[in-house]
Amino acid sequence: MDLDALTKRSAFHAKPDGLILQYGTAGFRTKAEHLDHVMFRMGLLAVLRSKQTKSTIGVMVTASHNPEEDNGVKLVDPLGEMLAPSWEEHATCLANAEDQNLQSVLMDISEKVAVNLHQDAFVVIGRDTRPSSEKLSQSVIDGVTVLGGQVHDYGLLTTPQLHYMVYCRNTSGQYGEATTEGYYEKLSKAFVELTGQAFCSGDDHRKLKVDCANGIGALKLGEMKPYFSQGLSVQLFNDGSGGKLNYFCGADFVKTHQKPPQGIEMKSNERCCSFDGDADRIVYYYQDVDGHFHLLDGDKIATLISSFLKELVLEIGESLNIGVVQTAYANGSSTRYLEEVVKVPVYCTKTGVKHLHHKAQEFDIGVYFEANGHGTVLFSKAAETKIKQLAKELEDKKSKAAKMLENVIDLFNQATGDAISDMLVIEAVLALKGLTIQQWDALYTDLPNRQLKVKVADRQVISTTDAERQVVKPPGLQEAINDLVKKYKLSRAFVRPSGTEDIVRVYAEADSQESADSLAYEVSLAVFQLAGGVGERPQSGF
Ligand code: NG1
Ligand code: ZN
Repeated sequence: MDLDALTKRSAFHAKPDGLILQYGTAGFRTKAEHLDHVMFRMGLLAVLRSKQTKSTIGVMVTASHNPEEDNGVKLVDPLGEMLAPSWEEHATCLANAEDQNLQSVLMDISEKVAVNLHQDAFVVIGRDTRPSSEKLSQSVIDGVTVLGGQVHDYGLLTTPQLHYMVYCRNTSGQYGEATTEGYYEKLSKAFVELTGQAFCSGDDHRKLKVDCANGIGALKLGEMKPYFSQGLSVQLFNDGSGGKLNYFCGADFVKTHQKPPQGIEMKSNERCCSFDGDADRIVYYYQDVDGHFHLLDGDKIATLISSFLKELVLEIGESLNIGVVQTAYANGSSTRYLEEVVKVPVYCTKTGVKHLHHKAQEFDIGVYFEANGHGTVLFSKAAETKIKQLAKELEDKKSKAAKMLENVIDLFNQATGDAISDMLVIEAVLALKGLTIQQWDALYTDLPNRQLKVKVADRQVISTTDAERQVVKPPGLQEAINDLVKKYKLSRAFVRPSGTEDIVRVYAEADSQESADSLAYEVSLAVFQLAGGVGERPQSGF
């Protein structure tokens, strides 16, 4: 390690005084202008991680669904997974080290994790379409090269595409080719094969309108379209040519406001979906003939997909266990439907896909989705082997089902939620089952719900237990929530400090929208009063 070079280069990426950041559920995330030193240092850290794991490591520059002015960075581990939790701490230490201590902190980490400094390092980089992303990714490259690591800069990629590249490179191309073409070909082939069996009544069935949040999804789905045009015709909106990223559009806007994005022409009963800014989340929706908006969120997606998988598993007659993983934000009706109608076990974890992912790994087939539309399906190695073996057998009902499962395995991008994968699987399931979006929506009715944010002086004064469904601190808050919940029918409410924003999130559901709104408002007031609210008091009325 050339420490002189490091000191010289780091002077170009000085840390602003007093800035403390934390590697949270989605890496580092804040205003883009505060992130240059963090990017440089994550380049350094990626080199250490690559040396330690003797594998290619990914660095993605994005702030996902957050405003265009924000940015962020996260590391991708060798199998396309999120960075190991013990390394999140190293990332936080390194990002917050004062400039004059940078060397010693870096050496400390190398010693702690027993890195062989002579080992080669290889880092791949991707970025979203934010105006700040290009320069910030250059700072990552600067960090990697100063420590002698090799870099491949993929430039513009969706977050899931970068995960795919990392996984391909660390499995010597067995999983797929580590290029965007490789990604398009792999997913499209599986999709076209899967839908090949579907009876399609008319062209309308194959049409889907996609709101791309004015983000990277537009570019990449645009490139991919010709690969699967046999099976599906997508029309892109909010493609970045006019509007601003995530502004009145995208999956997060649609989910939190429960209304259509701007910039999309919706005719009644047309199937539409929205990606978020880095294309790892997706939600579906339509407007009925009376002009009512219907949202089909991550919970509805998990339901559709797990019912389909359960049928295929029954068909192949193997005892593969399926589990569904949700968070406290999952609509109560979805949990009930999954348990009582689909008859699959449902588990609840803390918010953040790394928690869901971890739990989903316990099953042969683990389906996990956050209500906001971030999720995927994991197949255990044993399940995959069994399925692939059955798929090779003579043509019969069993092997046909196994082949379909094999296509599903190929479609779900390894290790992370991917809006494009999810979209293709959903479209295939709808086509195969001959379901319209209205029929899918009618599987169960969501309990009316409301999500609010409360500003407090220090959100860490709130701590929770039971997968974030109960507050332990500050004293009295859980009792206050319990009393409020009792006032409404079919009601539930919880609060938790956000891992990505400086706020406390409030969630409430109840038998009517009015009740859900009123409960959410009352719980917000309780948080404001008991957990040190700042600024304006929460307001009622939406
Ligand atoms: P926080 O800010 O911790 O609630 C949000 C989402 C998570 C996850 C992360 C990462 C909700 C309620 N929360 O986390 O599900 O997606 O961002 O981007 O949607
Ligand atoms: Zn995202």
